[in-house]
Amino acid sequence: MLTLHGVGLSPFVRKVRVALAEKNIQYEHIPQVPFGQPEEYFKISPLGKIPCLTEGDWALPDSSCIIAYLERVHPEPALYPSDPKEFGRALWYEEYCDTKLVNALTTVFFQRFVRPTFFKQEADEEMIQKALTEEIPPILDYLEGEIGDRAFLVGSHFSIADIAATSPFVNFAHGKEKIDAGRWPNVAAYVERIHSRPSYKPIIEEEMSG
Ligand SMILES: N[C@@H](CCC(=O)N[C@@H](CS)C(=O)NCC(=O)O)C(=O)O
Repeated sequence: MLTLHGVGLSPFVRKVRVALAEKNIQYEHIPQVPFGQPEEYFKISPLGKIPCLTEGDWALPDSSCIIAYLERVHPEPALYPSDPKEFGRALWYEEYCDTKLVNALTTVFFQRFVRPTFFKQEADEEMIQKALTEEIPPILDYLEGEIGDRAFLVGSHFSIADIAATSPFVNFAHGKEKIDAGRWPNVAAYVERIHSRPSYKPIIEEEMSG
């Protein structure tokens, strides 16, 4: 049995949970938080980061590595395009969203959700406003042009690109923000559509219910 380590609120853990659900793979879930990790956790995840996947004494950290592994052992439904150019583009979107998009959206999440909930501290609203007005708009402008009116970011199928591009928006919602659909209609409709997939919806509902 596979075991996924990492609290579901992490955009990276959520990526893996959605991939597992899409592929209908059963797993145990240990909600390891990404701070104050016990010493043993560094043995399976040397950077101390979540997620990490284990099976017996075999361990694999990092959402991108884990999903690529899952694709090898459970190829269907495929989460990576077979066309080489589409495959390359899907990896690019995953990289962009795992870095630029996650960093910008989780600023809001960290301030409005993590600080008050876990550290009993107030949110830094100045930092949030900077993210909302300076950091996030150019990213949404880029995604707005990339998705256009297409159903998926790459090709004609749901892929790793769509998982990576939509997971951080759940954190945005935890931070009590949503995409301005007047300014970024394509991104708003796309994210809503992907979040309502049968694999994704129960994961979001579980998080929202606490
Ligand atoms: N590239 C990694 C990033 C994982 C990551 O940064 N996870 C955060 C939580 S969202 C973490 O564990 N941070 C704790 C730390 O950096 O010590 C992945 O895709 O899994």
